[in-house]
Amino acid sequence: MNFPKDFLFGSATASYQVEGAWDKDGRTMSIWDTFCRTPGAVRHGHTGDRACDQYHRYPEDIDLMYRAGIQSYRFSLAWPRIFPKGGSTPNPAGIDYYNRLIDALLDKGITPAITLYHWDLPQELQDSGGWTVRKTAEKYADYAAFCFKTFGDRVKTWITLNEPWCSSHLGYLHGEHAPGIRDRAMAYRAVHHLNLAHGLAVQRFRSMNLKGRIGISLNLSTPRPAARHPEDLHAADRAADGQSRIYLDPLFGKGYPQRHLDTEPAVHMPIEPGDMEIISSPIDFLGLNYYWEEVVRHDASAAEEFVAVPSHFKKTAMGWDVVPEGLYRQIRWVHETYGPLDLYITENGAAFPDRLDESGTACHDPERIEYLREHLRVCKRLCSEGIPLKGYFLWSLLDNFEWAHGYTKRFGIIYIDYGDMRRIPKDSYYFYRDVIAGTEPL
Ligand code: PNW
Repeated sequence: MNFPKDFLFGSATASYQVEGAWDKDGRTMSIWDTFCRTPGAVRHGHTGDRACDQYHRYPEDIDLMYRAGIQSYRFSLAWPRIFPKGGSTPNPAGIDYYNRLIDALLDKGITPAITLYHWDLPQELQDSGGWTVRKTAEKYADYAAFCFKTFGDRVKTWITLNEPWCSSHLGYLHGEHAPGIRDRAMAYRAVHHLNLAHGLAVQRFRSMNLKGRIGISLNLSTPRPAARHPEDLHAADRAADGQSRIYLDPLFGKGYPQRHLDTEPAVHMPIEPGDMEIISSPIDFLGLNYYWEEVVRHDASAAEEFVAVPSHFKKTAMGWDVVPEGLYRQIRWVHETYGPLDLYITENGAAFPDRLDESGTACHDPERIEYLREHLRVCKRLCSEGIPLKGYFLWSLLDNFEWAHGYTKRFGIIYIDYGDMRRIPKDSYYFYRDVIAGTEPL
């Protein structure tokens, strides 16, 4: 049993996490530039000002991908590089950067896969309401259409949004991500406008008759029941509403999960006539970002009748459980509930406390290799069972700016020395290279 011949092995990053050059060539502030400058928001006051400096070092990064046989690079476009201040006048220097990046990838036979929005909203659009207002979804659709037109001759894989749940819930409910707001009503307005933004972009894409495929990347939560009791099974089912069904159901024409909204009395979804049709415009694939799985049990006193249960699993540096079988269960659930539809893992990987060895030229990361091995095995198994899983993007190519954790968490298969920006492939880089080549038995 092996991976299908056309299975795509890729790696992923996001603009704010790797580019740096925050004020170069006409780029203006995004909500993350602002958030990083808010005291107490990000560990050690770290910012993405320099990040991995991929803006200047992309040829080296592409070369590293090429030498590992990585077939596709999933990266995101920084909206405020392309439309400074969220305006409608495109910035030639920003566009030129992405043209150079795309052309350099294609030169090496690496397929670009573009995420249009990985959280770096132009600050000015936040100032006028951010995702709580409809106008932002409309601005996003114009931005998306411009990118399709500008890059669509060479880019055939488009991801509208990355993890909109993080934007709405971490950004507007928990306040852990930019814009750092804690307001339930605002968070759910953001949910709807993010969904609308996605749907509008899909419609614009179709209307342009471009060759290529468009989808979205979601981070689902599909918790496991603590015990095989009817109550816990019900608890696990309820637990999938707030993070998974709130995005999946409207995408697949089922509307918002009403029983979930019923537990959120302060919430009003700002739906206008026609919105749900726009949101459910057919997509070509669904991207799933999978890191871990939670366990829940029944609790009648909780609003949604479930509570999370601590587990005994091995943890990553993020404190996230290592549960490869959770990937298996999640993909089967998505396939059986919403499929058949082409699926991609658009992110999977792990942070561990990596250190360079004494020579400073190698980094031994056996735990990451084990994590990747087990999750790739699950992918292989799903393929062999006939699930249309078409590819895997490893998070991440490089150590990078891990949002509210700053640079304290390292997800890369390539180590970054943030002093001199040296790239040092970790053992997991060579492991992934051998998996792709088919010489590493999983
Ligand atoms: C995802 N959570 O973020 C993002 O797509 C990446 O940019 C990020 O680097 C990666 O996963 C690793 O964290 C998440 O707290 C951040 O639930 C936080 C959460 C989930 C995903």
